Amino acid sequence: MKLRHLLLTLISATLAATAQTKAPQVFPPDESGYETWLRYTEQALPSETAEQLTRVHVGVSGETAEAALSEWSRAMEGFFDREVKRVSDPEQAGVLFALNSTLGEEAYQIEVAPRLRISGGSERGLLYGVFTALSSIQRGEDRAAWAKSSEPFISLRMLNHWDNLTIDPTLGSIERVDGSTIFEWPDLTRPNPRYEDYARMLASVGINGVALNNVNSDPAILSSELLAGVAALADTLRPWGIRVFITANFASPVLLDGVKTADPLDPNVQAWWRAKADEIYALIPDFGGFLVKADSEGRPGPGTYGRSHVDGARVMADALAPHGGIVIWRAFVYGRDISERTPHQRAADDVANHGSYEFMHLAGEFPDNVVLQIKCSVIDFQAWEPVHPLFGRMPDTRLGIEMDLAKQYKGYDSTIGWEGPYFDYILNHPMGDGDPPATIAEIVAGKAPGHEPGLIAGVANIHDARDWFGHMLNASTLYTYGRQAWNPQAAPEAILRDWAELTFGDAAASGVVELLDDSYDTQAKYHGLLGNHSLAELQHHYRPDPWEPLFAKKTGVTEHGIGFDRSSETGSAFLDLYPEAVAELYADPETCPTRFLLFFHHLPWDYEMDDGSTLIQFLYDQYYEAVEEVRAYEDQWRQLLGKIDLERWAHVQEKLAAEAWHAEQWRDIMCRYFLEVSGIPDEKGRFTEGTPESPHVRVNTGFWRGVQDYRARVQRERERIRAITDE
Ligand code: BDP
Repeated sequence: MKLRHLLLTLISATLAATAQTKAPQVFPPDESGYETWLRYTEQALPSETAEQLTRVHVGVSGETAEAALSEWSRAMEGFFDREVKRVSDPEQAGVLFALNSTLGEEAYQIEVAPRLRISGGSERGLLYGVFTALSSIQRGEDRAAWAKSSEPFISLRMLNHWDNLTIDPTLGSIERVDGSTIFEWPDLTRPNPRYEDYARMLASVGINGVALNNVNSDPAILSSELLAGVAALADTLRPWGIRVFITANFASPVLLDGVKTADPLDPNVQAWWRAKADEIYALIPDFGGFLVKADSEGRPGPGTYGRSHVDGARVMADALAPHGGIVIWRAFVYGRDISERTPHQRAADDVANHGSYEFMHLAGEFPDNVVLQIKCSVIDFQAWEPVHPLFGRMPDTRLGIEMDLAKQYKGYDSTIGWEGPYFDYILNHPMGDGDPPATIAEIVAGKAPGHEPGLIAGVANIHDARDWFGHMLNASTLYTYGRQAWNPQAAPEAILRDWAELTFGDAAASGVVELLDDSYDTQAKYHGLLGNHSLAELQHHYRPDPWEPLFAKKTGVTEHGIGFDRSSETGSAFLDLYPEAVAELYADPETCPTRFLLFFHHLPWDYEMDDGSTLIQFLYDQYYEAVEEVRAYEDQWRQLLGKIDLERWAHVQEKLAAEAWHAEQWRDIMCRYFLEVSGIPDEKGRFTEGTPESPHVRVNTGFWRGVQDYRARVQRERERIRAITDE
């Protein structure tokens, strides 16, 4: 029996038993989680106010203003069980939707007296104002507090889906996500109400661009057949202020149309991209552009033809420029020979240096409609990994930042690690020139000297679970990401509080916030290794596999200690890539934040930590603490029984139990490994060499399917490219 059903049965039985002695507990009505934070539940406002709020004058015409009105109507029905009346005379209205040309394009202003007036710099601004006002009402703010004005800090705020386009019996897989896509790739033109709900959810947190498919791009996305589907989806998303982007496989001219080469300097290749761009814009006039992973992890790219990243980006950028589109070129490139540019071989050997040395010398050379998208962290998306120094090394270049919402390496949707504090660290990290130095958010927003506006992108954690995320608490990560992209300086905890109130209501909100607010640190205690590679198993990135030969190399484990020396004197000189003040902070183990200690330093097992314990004991303790903390989640959640509907309560309880098993696996495997290599026993005697691996071996395979699907395709592609170009 599935655990959830077991739980529900047990709870019902307990309730039935108690009902005989006292009044049964009344639970709120069950919910599936589908409505996420847009639940619009009944509000106790005076009926006069409710009546006013349902008389709306829309002084703007357009499909986005209509979308705003439809959202308002949906909410009024939920709040007050009343239908909205659209009035033509503004004097008769209780609510005015208006434009205000003094505001920035996406900005809004909400005034509360004499009537509620929501104005936008454009229809999109109005839409964002409407969502903000609805959130205020739903959270029970006093009317005076509804008055707000705001505009986004970063102009392009995206989600990147890693959809494989595979056509399964059900729906396609997604790389690094444990679930299937919500997009019906075989026929995207088929109406599906979920698409609009997806758009509403994104628009409500200000997301205004989506890249629909995997960066390991299937060239089929550029086929006329699939483009027709993409156009249909773009039509659904457009009213909600969302532009569509797709990823482009660099070898598309070869793979789709049998062009003999994909060399970006070849006139046939240039003509192919121009024709493709023309075809796309005829279907999707506001198409955003291409997101490109090239010369990375075996993907084709300009390097295949001896050309540079700039040449590669330019061939697409030139084709898109007449239509106003952009190329988003990913900087996640490693494993190529960079030794000519590094100070010494040690630097060339450290993968942390690769992305930077691959691109730094190209600063200022990319065409104006190219944005270089850099992962937020240096190696990949691991827990509390230091920020990528390339953000400070690309003057005169539009930059974008890629964050991970899907939590690969961090338990995917089986853990609650809420990433708000990590995103806050990254976005507000000083990295530029000047006094005070520009932050990463300012650099990508184009608000730092030498940078035009770039973008922020989150790798999406959405899939076909009824609640969209497979773990209802992980909706908090998308919500927080959207709000931080809008305002990187907003306090993450305040955003979390809003989300909790909207999602679970007032009675449960504090408990939910308490559960989540430190959860990223808890997660880092078992998934992270003080900033160093935590090395989840190489293929599925889920369980640890420290005996894998690369582990020791990547983490610097020896019998004497652990960590990676990234100093300039004796190590890989990675630290030199940071601005001086940042490098100084991280360079000294005494000032380096503990959470990054082993990323920057190789230290002996008996190194004395701040709390007086030895390094090895500190690690053991962390794993044990993490398990205790995760186990405590279940107790904390139990306190909320009765404050949340049973359906959602049981879903979360089941997930929390699974996380406890997961944390135990990490603890048992990692502690055993560290004991083996260091020979130093746990001074608290909690385990010994003979301790067996965790009995709870649970490897979830959904996300592994996403990787297998794309790898099989890549293999087929390679063979085709070879066959065509060798002909
Ligand atoms: C790695 C992922 C891999 C992605 C790659 C990327 O494990 O599945 O394709 O990043 O971002 O972290 O391109």
